[in-house]
Amino acid sequence: MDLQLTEEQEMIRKMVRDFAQKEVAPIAAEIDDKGVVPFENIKKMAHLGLLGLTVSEQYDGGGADAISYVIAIEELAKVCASTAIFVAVQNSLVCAGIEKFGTEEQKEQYLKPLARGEKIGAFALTEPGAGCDVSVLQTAAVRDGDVYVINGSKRFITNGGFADIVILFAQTDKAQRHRGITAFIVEKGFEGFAVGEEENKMGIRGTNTSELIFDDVRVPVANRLSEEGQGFKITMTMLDAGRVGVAAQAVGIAQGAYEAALQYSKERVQFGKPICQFQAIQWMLADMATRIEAARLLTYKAALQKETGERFSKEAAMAKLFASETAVWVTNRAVQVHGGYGYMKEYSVERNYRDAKITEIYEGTSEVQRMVIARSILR
Ligand code: COS
Repeated sequence: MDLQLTEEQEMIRKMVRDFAQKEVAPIAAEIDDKGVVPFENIKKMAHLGLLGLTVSEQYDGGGADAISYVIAIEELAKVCASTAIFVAVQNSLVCAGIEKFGTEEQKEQYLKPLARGEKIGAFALTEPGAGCDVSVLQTAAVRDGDVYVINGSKRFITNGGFADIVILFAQTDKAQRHRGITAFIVEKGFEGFAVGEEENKMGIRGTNTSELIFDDVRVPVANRLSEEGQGFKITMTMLDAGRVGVAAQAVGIAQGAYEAALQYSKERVQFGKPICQFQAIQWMLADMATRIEAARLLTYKAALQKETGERFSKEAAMAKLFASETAVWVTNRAVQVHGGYGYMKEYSVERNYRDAKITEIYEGTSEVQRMVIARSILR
């Protein structure tokens, strides 16, 4: 594994870090408080090419490799986990799905504006009764000539409230369970498509997480992504990539919290000296730094495996599992290093602690990641 970053990867790090530090960090608390990533920042990210970073240049994307992508998500998450997941969903769950499985017409019509950041996408898989077990989706798509008529609802959909384009998973043959799932591209304007309740969440409060309702929505057959029955494989493939993005988000959250704790420990004086001079604090900082480095390396390894074109489910699951548990562990310690101040909203570690938790849950819980890893090593 080559650990030397290329010039291009370093350039992307610098570009995203500059943007994150100048445009996101100063308003990260406000994003959390108001519950929205400002439109101005979305526009700036589109301008920088971040919303189609991994899409090939042929489809108006940045053509960046998987390591550059991981670096970009980490840099954003270091200052704002909500901004990071906004970019991650657009790239790895939406754009990559259309690029990998879409027709040329679908790429022209949907991928290009998504990659340019003119349209926002969402990935609508989860339902009230289908979380870890995707095979029991209830949303149904029934073919009627040149269209499918779709009925059902989706829950916990990131960016769902304002997405222009949704990749939707529905059953075209319920009896076939996972082999009966089909993917569709649905536009916000299609009749019968409505946004339901927005969720009130513990963390990543700047992200919109909404219910989506489909009431006799007529979706042209031309908007079917790949063949009938391929939806489960598509969703699993996209989630493998998505999990690398969540791992990167977790590394970023942990890194941000660690840097804040390190700085605070040098400034905070108790018992006549900065608290970083106490071994209790030093050991916490040492463990934080070590775990973050290990999580980052696993994340890079998963990204490199993705680049080979080989299946990378195990590597993605390991990276997400370890990085998300690291983020929760590190942010907890970062609050502890801050003592009472860490419990207060004025300190970023309070937000980091709340934001970290979701990385152990979305795009497959830690328990699902362990299932994927165990199946892979027992095969
Ligand atoms: N890539 C390609 N194909 C995959 C795959 C992957 N990563 N994972 C599974 N498959 C294929 C299998 O090869 C199998 O193929 P066949 O039908 O040809 O035999 C099929 O898909 C079913 O696989 P499996 O039996 O492993 O499916 P399970 O229903 O047991 O599900 C888990 C496995 C639990 C790992 C899967 O359902 C999962 O990841 N669930 C979590 C979903 C999730 O992340 N939800 C969050 C939504 S987004 S916030």
